[in-house]
Amino acid sequence: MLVKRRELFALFVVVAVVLGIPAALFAYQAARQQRSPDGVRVVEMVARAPEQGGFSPDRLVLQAGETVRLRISSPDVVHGLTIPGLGVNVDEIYPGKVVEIAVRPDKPGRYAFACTRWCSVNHWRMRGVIEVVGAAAAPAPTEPAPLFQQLGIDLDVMPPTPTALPVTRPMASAGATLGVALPPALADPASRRAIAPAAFQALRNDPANAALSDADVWNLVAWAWLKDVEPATLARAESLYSRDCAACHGPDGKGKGPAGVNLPGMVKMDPTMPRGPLDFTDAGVMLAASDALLQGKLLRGGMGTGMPEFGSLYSDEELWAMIAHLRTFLFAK
Ligand code: HEC
Ligand SMILES: [Cu+2]
Repeated sequence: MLVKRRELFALFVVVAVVLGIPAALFAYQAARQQRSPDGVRVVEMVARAPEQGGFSPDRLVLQAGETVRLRISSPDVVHGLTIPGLGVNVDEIYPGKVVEIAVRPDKPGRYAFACTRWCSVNHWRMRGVIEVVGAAAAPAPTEPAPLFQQLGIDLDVMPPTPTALPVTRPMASAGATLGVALPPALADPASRRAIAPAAFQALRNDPANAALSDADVWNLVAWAWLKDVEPATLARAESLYSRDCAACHGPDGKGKGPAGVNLPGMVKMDPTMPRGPLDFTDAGVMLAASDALLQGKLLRGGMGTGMPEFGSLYSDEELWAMIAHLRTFLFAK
């Protein structure tokens, strides 16, 4: 009799576990998929430092045209949230407070999101994606391949170090006042992006510029590389730089930011390669690189080296503006 009871009890435990776990999971899912009284779907999102899991969930599936209320909270430190494709920017998610925002994505697609505060040394890993599904009204227009791909640039080939380097800091405003017409390939931004500022040499060799000093020709180069970007756009890039890059590359662009040391993957790199984030004031490297090459680096990131990719967070205009901003570490405006 006693044995029988024990068996019954064991059976009861097994049944409870078998039924209980799915029930608990279902309740958990339901809680996550709650709806507010007005019928709007509510998604609870927790932002934790990446070592503790980052965003959860870090992948969301929404219906196109559906309004969803995101309730974001943080159990640890201050985080931020940007969803560039949906125009969402939350500067601060304070621990213990809930930030509520509503999103209503219209177009199907993948929308990356990211934390915007240096919440930990691994902050730059704190990203996620929102997938918006639904019948697309019209077939999505196929985007042209990024310029660096159209040009067939191999991102892993280091361009040769230029032979001529400026002695003083080239100044775009001084270049603008020289009244020298740029060759068409440099005047037009689209073709200029395929050329490296080491093109100084070609300008120097041009008999038309014989009367110019070397410093003048460098000023002309600085102007050619900065003339296409509006001051407001450049200012936007500057603020993105302090938000997204300065911690590794340093506020002064010299590659000595606190988060740039001991990045994972750096040690495994070729020992002859520089180990840290790029120094944007290094003329030998920066003058050898075309804007298109830098675009490729920003779109791809540094693979195992810790340099994140920014293609999913920046618009095209922001990418080119960021590249112009990187030029200002070497060229004065
Ligand atoms: C987590 C640290 C980190 C952050 C954040 C970061 N970088 Fe980097 N970056 C690196 C490292 C490390 C390298 C060197 C690795 C390499 O060359 O691939 C690098 C290299 C680069 C290079 C040159 C790549 C090459 O090989 O020539 C460019 C350009 C660059 N970063 C731009 C940026 C910009 C712009 C931002 C911000 C939008 C940024 N980085 C944010 C770490 C970082
Ligand atoms: Cu963060």
